Amino acid sequence: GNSQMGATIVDALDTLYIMGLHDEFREGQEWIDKNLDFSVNSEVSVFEVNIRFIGGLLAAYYLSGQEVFKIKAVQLAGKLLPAFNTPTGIPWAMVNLKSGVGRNWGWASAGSSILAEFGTLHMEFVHLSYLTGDPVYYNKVMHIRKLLQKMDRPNGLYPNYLNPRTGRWGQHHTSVGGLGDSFYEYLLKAWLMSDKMDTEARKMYDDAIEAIEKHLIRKSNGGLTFIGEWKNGHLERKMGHLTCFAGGMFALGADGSRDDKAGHYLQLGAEIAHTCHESYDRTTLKLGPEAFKFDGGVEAVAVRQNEKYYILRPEVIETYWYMWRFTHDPKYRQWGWEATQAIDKYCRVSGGFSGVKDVYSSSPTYDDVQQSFFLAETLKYLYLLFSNDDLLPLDNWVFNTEAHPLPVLHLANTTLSGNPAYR
Ligand code: DMJ
Repeated sequence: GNSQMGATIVDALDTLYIMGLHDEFREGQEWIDKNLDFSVNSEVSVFEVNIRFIGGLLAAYYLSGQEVFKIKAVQLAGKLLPAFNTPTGIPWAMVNLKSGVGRNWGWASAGSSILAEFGTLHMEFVHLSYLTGDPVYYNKVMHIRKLLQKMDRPNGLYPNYLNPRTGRWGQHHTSVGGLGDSFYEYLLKAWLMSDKMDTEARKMYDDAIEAIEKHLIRKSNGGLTFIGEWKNGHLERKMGHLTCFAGGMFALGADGSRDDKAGHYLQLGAEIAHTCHESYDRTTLKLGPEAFKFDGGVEAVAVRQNEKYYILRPEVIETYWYMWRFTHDPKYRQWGWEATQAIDKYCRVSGGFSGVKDVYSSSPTYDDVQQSFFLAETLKYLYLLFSNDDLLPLDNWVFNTEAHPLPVLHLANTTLSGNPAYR
């Protein structure tokens, strides 16, 4: 949005806490206490506010126990609820925080909402119901899930677009990168976060991944495993930097997979990690492009000028970290260190860090933006990659899509707002 909402402060809080930077954390807390105000006449993305602000505030609350974070998270969530007032209950992409009026992006197919946006609310909303005892948040996201479950899926794949007025799919595009990515991630993580009680989510994840493997995952001529994009029955042999998170997701989902295919999914995670490392290694700066192709003799290299930028994204490092946790193969630390050095050399500027416009150029220009996910995700995953496994063990914590850790809910003896799934 266009308001002064301090996204970087909120997004970076838990990273400060995890790194033991407690003075800076307290400064952030003070700013939030005094200045973070949601009664602004501003239109915001429901998804971005949820993953960065609500996720960030909830993680800061769980780590520090400071009530102010919980209070602000709940206040903000209340401001997002009007976005769900659509004929189907599938939320609008954007909502005005003051008026509650929602709408969708003009560019989205046939007035649709986006799968990766309305499908990436579950973790935070379950925690909001857990913390407040108010089922409203839980009911909103379960309604989305039930609706999706009922729908036909072309070739078993979830299209990226769904119209919130008609409840029909838009264009039949499927992606594990932009527009689709974190929907799949949240199915798996809903199951993990429920202490593996939410078997419905696990089943949806397994079904989705099976279809993705069948239709979207291929090996290039040079032997690199990649995940393409499905467009109206045709496979585009292009992979986004965003898609690289899937290596970590496959590894995280290996345990508990259908037909005991744990070894297979860990291997798939390793292959995606390798491919994404190649996309870094084949550049001049040793930083990965936004998208890369496997077509016409090209392997893991960006072709178009507008796909050659690196905006401090975390996904490749995220996958290195998960692979490190599950295998302890030292190559993942080595690859993480290569990326660290490249970021320090080519992205560091006097006021912080900046994205670069062309990773194949030896004299790159800056985009002059430090995305808030650089502090929330990229640096946190790097820090965790070089820390011991007992810092945020994966048996107790599940990371939201913006790398904000939320605790596993061990609810065997309690209830989540009276919802049978959690009894
Ligand atoms: C982050 O905001 C989240 O990881 C999101 O799910 C996708 N992209 C950015 C970082 O690249």
